[in-house]
Amino acid sequence: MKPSVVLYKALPDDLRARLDAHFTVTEISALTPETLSQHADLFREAEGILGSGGKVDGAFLEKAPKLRAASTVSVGFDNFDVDALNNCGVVLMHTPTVLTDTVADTMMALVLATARRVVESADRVRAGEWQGSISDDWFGIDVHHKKMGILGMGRIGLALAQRAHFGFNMPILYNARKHHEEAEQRFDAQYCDLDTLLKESDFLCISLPLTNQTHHLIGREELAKMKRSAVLINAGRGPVVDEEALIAALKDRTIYAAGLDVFEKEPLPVDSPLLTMPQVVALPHIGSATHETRYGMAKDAVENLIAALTGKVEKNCVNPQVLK
Ligand code: 8YV
Repeated sequence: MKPSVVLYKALPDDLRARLDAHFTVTEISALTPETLSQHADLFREAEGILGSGGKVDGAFLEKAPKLRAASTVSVGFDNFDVDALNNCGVVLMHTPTVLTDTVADTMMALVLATARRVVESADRVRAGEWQGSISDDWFGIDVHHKKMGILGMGRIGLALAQRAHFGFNMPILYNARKHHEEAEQRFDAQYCDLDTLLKESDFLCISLPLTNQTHHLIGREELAKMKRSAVLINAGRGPVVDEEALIAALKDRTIYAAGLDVFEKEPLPVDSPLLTMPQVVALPHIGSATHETRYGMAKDAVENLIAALTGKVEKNCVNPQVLK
Protein backbone atom coordinates (compact mmCIF):
# COMPACT_ATOMS: atom_id res chain seq x y z
CA MET A 1 0.00 0.00 0.00
CA LYS A 2 1.24 3.49 -0.88
CA PRO A 3 1.97 5.85 2.04
CA SER A 4 -0.70 8.49 2.76
CA VAL A 5 0.23 12.10 2.15
CA VAL A 6 -1.72 15.27 2.94
CA LEU A 7 -1.09 18.03 0.41
CA TYR A 8 -1.98 21.53 1.64
CA LYS A 9 -0.90 23.55 -1.37
CA ALA A 10 -2.06 23.12 -4.95
CA LEU A 11 0.61 21.77 -7.30
CA PRO A 12 1.02 22.02 -11.09
CA ASP A 13 -0.51 18.95 -12.78
CA ASP A 14 2.78 17.27 -13.72
CA LEU A 15 4.12 17.54 -10.16
CA ARG A 16 0.86 16.35 -8.69
CA ALA A 17 1.08 13.32 -10.98
CA ARG A 18 4.57 12.55 -9.67
CA LEU A 19 3.33 12.70 -6.14
CA ASP A 20 0.34 10.49 -6.99
CA ALA A 21 2.66 7.90 -8.50
CA HIS A 22 4.32 7.38 -5.12
CA PHE A 23 1.64 8.16 -2.57
CA THR A 24 -2.07 8.18 -1.84
CA VAL A 25 -2.52 11.93 -1.84
CA THR A 26 -5.38 13.96 -0.39
CA GLU A 27 -5.36 17.68 -1.05
CA ILE A 28 -6.83 20.13 1.46
CA SER A 29 -7.07 23.92 1.14
CA ALA A 30 -4.60 24.90 3.88
CA LEU A 31 -3.10 23.79 7.16
CA THR A 32 -5.08 25.54 9.89
CA PRO A 33 -6.55 24.50 13.25
CA GLU A 34 -9.92 24.24 11.46
CA THR A 35 -8.73 21.95 8.64
CA LEU A 36 -6.75 19.92 11.16
CA SER A 37 -9.88 19.03 13.12
CA GLN A 38 -12.03 18.79 10.01
CA HIS A 39 -9.65 16.22 8.47
CA ALA A 40 -8.57 14.53 11.72
CA ASP A 41 -8.88 11.05 10.14
CA LEU A 42 -6.54 12.00 7.28
CA PHE A 43 -3.86 13.38 9.57
CA ARG A 44 -4.12 10.34 11.86
CA GLU A 45 -3.00 8.15 8.94
CA ALA A 46 -0.63 10.59 7.16
CA GLU A 47 3.01 9.56 6.75
CA GLY A 48 3.88 12.72 4.86
CA ILE A 49 2.69 16.29 4.49
CA LEU A 50 3.58 18.82 1.79
CA GLY A 51 2.68 22.49 1.54
CA SER A 52 3.55 25.93 2.90
CA GLY A 53 2.21 28.03 5.75
CA GLY A 54 0.51 26.58 8.82
CA LYS A 55 1.96 25.61 12.15
CA VAL A 56 3.56 22.22 12.66
CA ASP A 57 4.28 21.87 16.36
CA GLY A 58 3.95 19.34 19.19
CA ALA A 59 0.14 19.68 19.23
CA PHE A 60 0.00 18.99 15.48
CA LEU A 61 2.29 15.99 15.81
CA GLU A 62 0.04 14.44 18.45
CA LYS A 63 -2.70 14.42 15.82
CA ALA A 64 -0.43 12.91 13.18
CA PRO A 65 1.18 9.95 15.02
CA LYS A 66 2.29 8.15 11.84
CA LEU A 67 4.03 11.17 10.30
CA ARG A 68 7.55 10.45 9.00
CA ALA A 69 8.27 13.44 6.76
CA ALA A 70 7.21 17.05 6.26
CA SER A 71 8.12 18.89 3.08
CA THR A 72 7.74 22.65 3.01
CA VAL A 73 7.58 24.68 -0.21
CA SER A 74 9.87 27.34 1.25
CA VAL A 75 13.38 27.89 2.47
CA GLY A 76 12.16 29.29 5.81
CA PHE A 77 10.92 26.78 8.36
CA ASP A 78 10.08 29.00 11.32
CA ASN A 79 6.52 27.61 11.41
CA PHE A 80 7.92 24.18 12.25
CA ASP A 81 8.95 23.21 15.77
CA VAL A 82 12.12 21.37 14.83
CA ASP A 83 12.72 20.02 18.36
CA ALA A 84 9.23 18.51 18.38
CA LEU A 85 9.86 16.99 14.93
CA ASN A 86 13.16 15.56 16.13
CA ASN A 87 11.49 14.03 19.19
CA CYS A 88 8.98 12.30 16.95
CA GLY A 89 11.60 11.27 14.38
CA VAL A 90 9.98 13.34 11.60
CA VAL A 91 12.27 14.48 8.76
CA LEU A 92 11.84 18.11 7.69
CA MET A 93 12.67 18.99 4.09
CA HIS A 94 12.83 22.50 2.56
CA THR A 95 13.82 24.30 -0.67
CA PRO A 96 16.94 26.32 0.12
CA THR A 97 18.63 26.70 -3.26
CA VAL A 98 16.13 27.23 -6.06
CA LEU A 99 14.85 30.63 -4.89
CA THR A 100 18.14 32.35 -4.06
CA ASP A 101 18.50 34.58 -7.14
CA THR A 102 14.82 35.45 -7.28
CA VAL A 103 14.75 36.65 -3.67
CA ALA A 104 17.99 38.61 -4.17
CA ASP A 105 16.35 40.27 -7.21
CA THR A 106 13.38 41.23 -5.02
CA MET A 107 15.74 42.80 -2.49
CA MET A 108 17.51 44.78 -5.19
CA ALA A 109 14.10 45.87 -6.51
CA LEU A 110 13.25 47.18 -3.04
CA VAL A 111 16.60 49.00 -2.82
CA LEU A 112 15.97 50.75 -6.14
CA ALA A 113 12.28 51.39 -5.51
CA THR A 114 12.83 53.03 -2.13
CA ALA A 115 15.92 55.04 -3.07
CA ARG A 116 14.52 56.34 -6.35
CA ARG A 117 10.95 56.62 -5.04
CA VAL A 118 9.72 54.53 -7.94
CA VAL A 119 6.29 53.59 -6.59
CA GLU A 120 5.57 57.03 -5.19
CA SER A 121 6.57 58.76 -8.45
CA ALA A 122 4.54 56.38 -10.58
CA ASP A 123 1.53 57.00 -8.34
CA ARG A 124 2.00 60.77 -8.74
CA VAL A 125 2.15 60.44 -12.53
CA ARG A 126 -1.05 58.40 -12.45
CA ALA A 127 -2.66 61.06 -10.28
CA GLY A 128 -1.88 63.71 -12.91
CA GLU A 129 0.72 65.50 -10.83
CA TRP A 130 3.38 65.51 -13.60
CA GLN A 131 2.62 68.88 -15.09
CA GLY A 132 6.04 70.23 -16.05
CA SER A 133 9.68 69.49 -15.41
CA ILE A 134 9.91 67.88 -12.00
CA SER A 135 11.14 69.82 -8.98
CA ASP A 136 13.43 68.46 -6.30
CA ASP A 137 10.54 67.22 -4.18
CA TRP A 138 10.47 64.26 -6.61
CA PHE A 139 14.17 63.49 -6.20
CA GLY A 140 15.45 60.38 -4.52
CA ILE A 141 18.92 59.23 -3.50
CA ASP A 142 21.60 57.33 -5.42
CA VAL A 143 22.11 53.61 -5.05
CA HIS A 144 25.38 53.10 -6.94
CA HIS A 145 28.58 53.46 -4.91
CA LYS A 146 26.63 53.60 -1.63
CA LYS A 147 27.42 51.20 1.21
CA MET A 148 25.41 48.00 1.06
CA GLY A 149 25.03 46.49 4.53
CA ILE A 150 23.89 42.88 4.61
CA LEU A 151 22.61 41.34 7.81
CA GLY A 152 22.83 37.58 7.40
CA MET A 153 25.24 36.20 4.82
CA GLY A 154 23.53 33.03 3.66
CA ARG A 155 22.84 32.09 0.06
CA ILE A 156 20.50 35.06 -0.49
CA GLY A 157 22.83 37.53 1.22
CA LEU A 158 25.64 36.32 -1.02
CA ALA A 159 23.52 36.73 -4.18
CA LEU A 160 22.60 40.24 -3.07
CA ALA A 161 26.26 41.07 -2.46
CA GLN A 162 27.07 39.89 -5.99
CA ARG A 163 24.42 42.19 -7.50
CA ALA A 164 25.43 45.17 -5.38
CA HIS A 165 29.18 44.72 -5.96
CA PHE A 166 29.25 44.02 -9.70
CA GLY A 167 26.06 45.78 -10.75
CA PHE A 168 26.14 48.92 -8.62
CA ASN A 169 29.75 49.32 -7.48
CA MET A 170 28.66 49.24 -3.87
CA PRO A 171 31.12 48.49 -1.08
CA ILE A 172 29.72 45.55 0.91
CA LEU A 173 29.59 45.38 4.70
CA TYR A 174 28.07 42.42 6.42
CA ASN A 175 27.31 40.88 9.74
CA ALA A 176 26.69 37.18 10.20
CA ARG A 177 27.34 34.47 12.76
CA LYS A 178 30.69 33.83 11.15
CA HIS A 179 33.01 35.19 8.47
CA HIS A 180 32.03 34.30 4.91
CA GLU A 181 35.22 33.69 2.96
CA GLU A 182 33.57 33.54 -0.43
CA ALA A 183 31.83 36.90 0.10
CA GLU A 184 35.10 38.44 1.23
CA GLN A 185 37.09 37.04 -1.69
CA ARG A 186 34.61 37.54 -4.53
CA PHE A 187 32.94 40.79 -3.48
CA ASP A 188 35.49 42.29 -1.12
CA ALA A 189 32.83 42.16 1.62
CA GLN A 190 33.96 43.51 4.99
CA TYR A 191 32.83 41.70 8.11
CA CYS A 192 31.73 44.01 10.93
CA ASP A 193 29.81 43.87 14.20
CA LEU A 194 26.11 44.78 14.22
CA ASP A 195 26.74 48.25 15.66
CA THR A 196 29.16 49.14 12.89
CA LEU A 197 26.81 47.71 10.27
CA LEU A 198 23.97 49.87 11.59
CA LYS A 199 26.10 53.00 11.72
CA GLU A 200 27.83 52.63 8.37
CA SER A 201 25.25 51.16 5.99
CA ASP A 202 23.40 53.30 3.46
CA PHE A 203 21.16 50.31 2.75
CA LEU A 204 20.64 47.84 5.57
CA CYS A 205 19.34 44.67 3.95
CA ILE A 206 18.04 41.97 6.26
CA SER A 207 18.25 38.43 5.04
CA LEU A 208 17.91 36.41 8.23
CA PRO A 209 15.74 33.49 9.21
CA LEU A 210 13.37 33.95 12.15
CA THR A 211 14.68 32.27 15.29
CA ASN A 212 14.60 33.07 19.01
CA GLN A 213 17.90 34.87 18.47
CA THR A 214 16.73 37.04 15.55
CA HIS A 215 13.24 37.96 16.84
CA HIS A 216 13.12 41.78 17.13
CA LEU A 217 16.87 41.94 16.52
CA ILE A 218 16.25 45.34 14.95
CA GLY A 219 14.35 47.54 17.38
CA ARG A 220 14.25 51.13 18.56
CA GLU A 221 17.88 51.27 19.73
CA GLU A 222 19.22 49.67 16.56
CA LEU A 223 17.18 51.96 14.28
CA ALA A 224 18.46 54.97 16.22
CA LYS A 225 22.02 53.98 15.32
CA MET A 226 21.32 54.09 11.59
CA LYS A 227 22.05 57.09 9.38
CA ARG A 228 19.13 59.47 8.82
CA SER A 229 19.72 58.94 5.11
CA ALA A 230 19.67 55.13 5.41
CA VAL A 231 17.13 52.72 3.98
CA LEU A 232 16.03 49.50 5.67
CA ILE A 233 15.13 46.53 3.50
CA ASN A 234 13.57 43.37 4.95
CA ALA A 235 12.81 40.35 2.81
CA GLY A 236 13.60 37.66 5.39
CA ARG A 237 10.92 37.39 8.05
CA GLY A 238 8.84 40.28 9.43
CA PRO A 239 9.37 39.70 13.16
CA VAL A 240 13.15 40.17 12.83
CA VAL A 241 12.24 43.88 12.88
CA ASP A 242 10.15 45.37 15.69
CA GLU A 243 7.48 46.86 13.42
CA GLU A 244 6.19 49.34 15.98
CA ALA A 245 9.71 50.71 16.43
CA LEU A 246 10.15 50.86 12.65
CA ILE A 247 6.91 52.82 12.23
CA ALA A 248 8.07 55.28 14.89
CA ALA A 249 11.50 55.63 13.24
CA LEU A 250 9.92 56.32 9.86
CA LYS A 251 7.50 58.85 11.38
CA ASP A 252 10.36 60.63 13.17
CA ARG A 253 12.56 60.50 10.05
CA THR A 254 15.17 58.55 12.03
CA ILE A 255 15.74 56.70 8.75
CA TYR A 256 14.98 57.75 5.16
CA ALA A 257 12.81 54.89 3.90
CA ALA A 258 11.92 51.22 4.19
CA GLY A 259 11.37 48.52 1.60
CA LEU A 260 9.45 45.61 3.10
CA ASP A 261 8.42 42.29 1.65
CA VAL A 262 7.65 40.72 5.04
CA PHE A 263 5.71 41.87 8.09
CA GLU A 264 4.97 40.89 11.66
CA LYS A 265 1.43 40.01 10.57
CA GLU A 266 0.75 38.79 7.05
CA PRO A 267 -1.25 39.77 5.12
CA LEU A 268 -0.37 43.29 6.30
CA PRO A 269 -3.51 44.79 7.87
CA VAL A 270 -4.91 47.47 5.55
CA ASP A 271 -4.94 49.97 8.42
CA SER A 272 -1.20 49.59 9.07
CA PRO A 273 0.46 53.02 9.47
CA LEU A 274 3.14 51.71 7.09
CA LEU A 275 0.64 52.07 4.25
CA THR A 276 0.17 55.76 4.92
CA MET A 277 3.86 56.58 4.47
CA PRO A 278 5.11 57.49 0.99
CA GLN A 279 8.65 56.49 1.94
CA VAL A 280 7.57 52.87 2.50
CA VAL A 281 7.39 50.32 -0.29
CA ALA A 282 5.33 47.39 1.01
CA LEU A 283 5.11 44.20 -1.03
CA PRO A 284 2.88 41.15 -0.40
CA HIS A 285 5.72 38.68 0.39
CA ILE A 286 6.68 38.23 -3.27
CA GLY A 287 10.32 37.34 -2.55
CA SER A 288 10.24 34.04 -4.44
CA ALA A 289 7.04 34.69 -6.39
CA THR A 290 7.93 34.19 -10.04
CA HIS A 291 6.40 31.45 -12.17
CA GLU A 292 9.78 29.82 -12.72
CA THR A 293 10.91 29.87 -9.12
CA ARG A 294 7.62 28.83 -7.57
CA TYR A 295 7.54 25.89 -10.01
CA GLY A 296 11.12 25.01 -9.04
CA MET A 297 10.25 25.17 -5.34
CA ALA A 298 7.21 22.93 -5.80
CA LYS A 299 9.31 20.47 -7.81
CA ASP A 300 12.01 20.39 -5.14
CA ALA A 301 9.38 19.91 -2.44
CA VAL A 302 7.86 16.95 -4.31
CA GLU A 303 11.27 15.34 -4.87
CA ASN A 304 12.19 16.04 -1.25
CA LEU A 305 9.14 14.20 0.03
CA ILE A 306 9.73 11.23 -2.26
CA ALA A 307 13.35 11.06 -1.06
CA ALA A 308 12.38 11.38 2.60
CA LEU A 309 9.70 8.70 2.50
CA THR A 310 11.80 6.29 0.47
CA GLY A 311 14.90 6.78 2.63
CA LYS A 312 17.08 8.37 -0.04
CA VAL A 313 17.70 11.84 1.38
CA GLU A 314 20.83 13.49 -0.01
CA LYS A 315 20.04 17.21 0.27
CA ASN A 316 17.53 19.82 1.45
CA CYS A 317 17.08 18.25 4.87
CA VAL A 318 16.77 20.52 7.92
CA ASN A 319 17.26 17.79 10.54
CA PRO A 320 19.40 15.02 9.02
CA GLN A 321 20.12 13.69 12.52
CA VAL A 322 16.70 12.00 12.60
CA LEU A 323 17.74 9.89 9.60
CA LYS A 324 20.54 8.19 11.51
C1 8YV B 1 7.24 32.10 0.43
C2 8YV B 1 9.47 32.21 1.68
O1 8YV B 1 6.76 32.70 1.54
O2 8YV B 1 10.76 30.37 1.05
C3 8YV B 1 10.41 31.10 1.95
O3 8YV B 1 10.85 30.96 3.11
O4 8YV B 1 9.28 33.05 2.48
C4 8YV B 1 8.74 32.29 0.36
O5 8YV B 1 9.36 31.72 -0.65
C5 8YV B 1 6.52 30.84 0.46
O6 8YV B 1 6.82 30.09 1.60
C6 8YV B 1 6.40 30.04 -0.76
O7 8YV B 1 5.52 28.99 -0.62
